[in-house]
Amino acid sequence: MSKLINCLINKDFSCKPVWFMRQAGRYLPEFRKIRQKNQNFIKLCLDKDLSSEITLQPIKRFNLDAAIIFSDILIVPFALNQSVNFKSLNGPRLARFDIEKFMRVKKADFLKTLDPVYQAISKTRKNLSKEKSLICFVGSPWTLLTYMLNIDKANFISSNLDKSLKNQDQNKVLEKLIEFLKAHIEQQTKAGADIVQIFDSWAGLLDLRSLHRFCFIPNKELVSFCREKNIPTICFPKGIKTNYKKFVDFVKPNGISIDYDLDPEWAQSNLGNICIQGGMNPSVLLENEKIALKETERYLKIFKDKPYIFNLGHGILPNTNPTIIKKIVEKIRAI
Ligand code: 1CP
Repeated sequence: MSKLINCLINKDFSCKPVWFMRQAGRYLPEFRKIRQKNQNFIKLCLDKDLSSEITLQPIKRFNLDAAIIFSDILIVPFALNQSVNFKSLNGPRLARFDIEKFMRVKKADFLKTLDPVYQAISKTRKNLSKEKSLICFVGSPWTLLTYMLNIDKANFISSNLDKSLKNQDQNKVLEKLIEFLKAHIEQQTKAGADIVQIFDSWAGLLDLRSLHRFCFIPNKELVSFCREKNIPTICFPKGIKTNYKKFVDFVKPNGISIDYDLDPEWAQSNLGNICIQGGMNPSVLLENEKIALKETERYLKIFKDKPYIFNLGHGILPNTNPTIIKKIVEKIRAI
């Protein structure tokens, strides 16, 4: 059994497994080298050999307990016939959302487009030892929608959502996304992934009423599906502050990834005996080593009597020095 599963499912708190969001990415020179030669990011995600190689890069460098398959949440809108462009400095840009085009995509074609992801997963699994997990992931429907509808995140107001997508179309789109995400999760686990992480990176934009409809309900549908299929889940509803408690009670995932805005002491006392993951601010890794290791110790101490997976409160920043990751892993191993 992998160390993550032992913590997540058996709630064993004697060992603290560790991995990092965006552990395969731009802070690694070996990633940048491949990326430079592969300008088309979507094509790179759909290259099974390169995707598997990139997935294993941080495992080779650091003694991490899990690999996360190198892909992107936006591969799903791409496979739903919406073109995606990563060239812009302001984050990824998608072609204008066309609901008819979206509704026309059949599940078999969607899964066929994504087949290289499944092949990359099986190839990676063969090169990973048994005690290491292979995490697959999806973006939650809401976070995908923010990109699909090109929502202006800096000026978003929940009540204006109807301007981006007519109210009667919202349910249609949500339902199709949920159905196709279930299929994508199932195929990834059939190929050899043993945990799924559901990223709701933009949940924090929603007011309480919209949060229930666009974040809680879709996350719960995905988690319940996974539970039926015995697939362990970790949810990351970033930015929802103390609504994390409502989320955990309603959605009931196996693990909950907390962001750096949430007080870890509050999480420790209010989220029950669920396995907690992450929390530390990724910008701490840009400070000197002493500060980063002190903060690592603080998180380990707060969660010492809980099932806790060490990670950050969001992804590793591109200007992070890889050496600090190594030092943090060493610190965790030494406890
Ligand atoms: O230009 C480059 O080199 C691409 C940078 C990059 C990378 C390395 C992007 C573009 N995506 C990824 C990989 C990726 N994305 C992984 C791989 C595995 C790993 O973690 O190592 C994962 C899990 C994601 C997930 C993802 N993509 C999320 C959810 C997590 C999060 O960071 O909030 C989101 C929102 C995206 C969209 C995305 N992909 C890439 C960018 C620049 C963005 C936008 C992020 C934003 O708007 O802040």
